[in-house]
Amino acid sequence: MSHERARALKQEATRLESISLTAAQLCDIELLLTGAYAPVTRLMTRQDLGPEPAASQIGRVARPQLQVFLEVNAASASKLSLGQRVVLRDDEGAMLAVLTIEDIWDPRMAAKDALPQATEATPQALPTPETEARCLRVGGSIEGIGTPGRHDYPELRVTPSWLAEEPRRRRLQRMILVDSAAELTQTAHQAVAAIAAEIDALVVLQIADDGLQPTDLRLHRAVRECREALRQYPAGRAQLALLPLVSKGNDVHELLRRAAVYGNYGATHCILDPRDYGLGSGAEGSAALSKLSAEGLLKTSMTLISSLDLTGPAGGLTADRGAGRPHASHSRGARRSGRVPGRRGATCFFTGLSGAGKSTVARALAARLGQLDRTVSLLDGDIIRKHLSSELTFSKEHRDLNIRRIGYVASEVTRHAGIAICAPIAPYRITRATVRGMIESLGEFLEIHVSTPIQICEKRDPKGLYAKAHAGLIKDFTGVSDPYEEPEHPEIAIDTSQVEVEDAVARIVAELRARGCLHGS
Ligand code: PPS
Repeated sequence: MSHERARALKQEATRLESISLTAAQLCDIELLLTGAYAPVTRLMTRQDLGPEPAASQIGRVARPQLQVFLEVNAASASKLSLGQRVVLRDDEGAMLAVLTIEDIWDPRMAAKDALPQATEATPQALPTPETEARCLRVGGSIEGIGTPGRHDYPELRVTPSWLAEEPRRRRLQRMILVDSAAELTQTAHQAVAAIAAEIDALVVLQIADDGLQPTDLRLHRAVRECREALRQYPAGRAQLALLPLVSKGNDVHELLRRAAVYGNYGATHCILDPRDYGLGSGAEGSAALSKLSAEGLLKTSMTLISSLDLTGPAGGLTADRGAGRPHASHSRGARRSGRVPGRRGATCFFTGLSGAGKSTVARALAARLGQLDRTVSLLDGDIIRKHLSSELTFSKEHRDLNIRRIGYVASEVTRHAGIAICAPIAPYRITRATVRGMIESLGEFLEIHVSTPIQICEKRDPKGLYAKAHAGLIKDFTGVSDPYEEPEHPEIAIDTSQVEVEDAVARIVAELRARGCLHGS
C-alpha cells in the first residue's frame, strides 16, 4: 500500500467507530494482512463460508478449511450496519485496519433469518447480560493501516513472504515446519534432522504466539526450549519462527487451518501430532492424516510427517512428545527461580506523551525480563484505564487518582520483590513524586522519561488522538490542551526517535542489574 493511501486511511479512521480486538482476533487480522491465510484475504461473509453443514456432517470436513470472521458481542454489533467502515484496534488502541462491513449474522440463527439490527444502524441499546454474552459474526473486506506492535522476539516474527524464500536463500530445496516445536523430545528432533538431511530441507521450529502477553513466562520457556533444540540440527539447517497463531480448538478444522497457514509460510512438509487435533494416536492418527491428504484437503505440496518413513531412531514422531524431555528438569529449576530470596523488587515507572513509545519500550522490557526468567506486572496506561480506572476521566483530579492507584499496585508488587512496569502518561510532577515516595522505601524506583518530542508523537499518532484533539473532538489532551510537566531528574531518559528499542531496554536492564534486582547481580 502506498504511503498516501495509508495516511488517508489513518485520517479517515479517526472518525470511524472502533472495534477493539482480542489477542486471537489480532492474530487473525495479522494472518489476513500478511497473506498467511491466502487465498482468503478478508473477513469472511456467509456467502464466502458456503452452506452450513448438515448435522450428520458436523465433525467431518464439510466446510472450507479456513473460516475467518470477526466475533463481536451483540451489544457492540448493534452499533454496526452493512456498508459501514469501522477501524480495528489492538488492546492499546493502535489502529490496525479499516473494515468495510458486508455481512453481520447470528450463528445460532438459520442463514435466511438475518437479524433486524444487523442490516440497519439502530440506536444504541443498553447492554444486558444476555446481549453481552451473545456473539454475532461480522465479515467484510479489510485494508491494513499498520502491523500489531509486537516487541517480544522481533527477530523470530517473520512474514510468510520472507520465510518462504528462506530455503532458497540457504540453497535448500524444501521446508519442514514443526508445529508446537517446544513440545518435541530430543529423539524426535534427531529424527526430524535426519529427514531434513535426506530431503534437503530447512527445518523451521514453530512456536505459537498463542496470544500470550510478553509477561507470560510460558512463551519464554517455549523459546528457550526451541533454542536448546536448535543444537540438534546442523548449523544453517534449522531456525525458529514465532507465528501469530492462537489455538482455535483441537479438532480437524484447526489442523487444516494450520496446514493452510504453514503452506503459505512456505512449508513443503509439516510435522504435527495428530492427537492434538483429535485424530487419535499411532496408526489411527497416521491413517486419519493420510486420508485428509488423499482427499486433497491439504495443500498439494504438503505432506504430513506420519506419511514419511519414520522407522528410524526416533521410532515414530507422532507418539513421541512430552515424556522424558532431557532438559525438563533444567527448566523446572529455572521456573522456581522466579522467587529467589533476597532479590530486590523494583518499579520501572515510564512517563511521557501519548505516542512517545512508553508501551513499546515497556512491553519490550517486560519481554526481556521474562527471558531473564523474572516475572513482571505490566501496568500499561490504557490497560489500567480499561480495568482499574474505567470510571475516571482526564480531569486533573482523575488523572491524579489514576496515577496514585497505579502507584499503589506497583508498591505492592515491589514490596513482594516483584518488578512492576508502569506506563501511564503521568503528566504532573507532583503526582509522580508522590508515587516515588510510596515505593522508594520498599525497593528500587526508576523514573523513565520517554522524552520523544511532541512533533514526532503527533506524526506517529498511532491512535489518531492528536488529530482528534486538534479538531477539538477531545478536550484536555496532554501536550495539546493539557500540560505535560517534564521530569527534572529522571533515572533514565529515552527519546525513541533517536534510540532503538533494544538499546533502551538494555540500559534499563543494566540499571536494574546494578541495583540488585536481577538474578546474578
Ligand atoms: S494519565 O494522564 O496518566 O492518567 O493518562 P493514562 O492513564 O496514561 O491514559 C492515557 C491514554 O489515554 C488515551 N487518552 C488520553 N490521553 C491524554 N489526554 C487525554 N485527554 C486522553 N484521552 C484519551 C491515550 O490513548 C493515552 O494512551 P497512550 O498510550 O499514552 O497514547
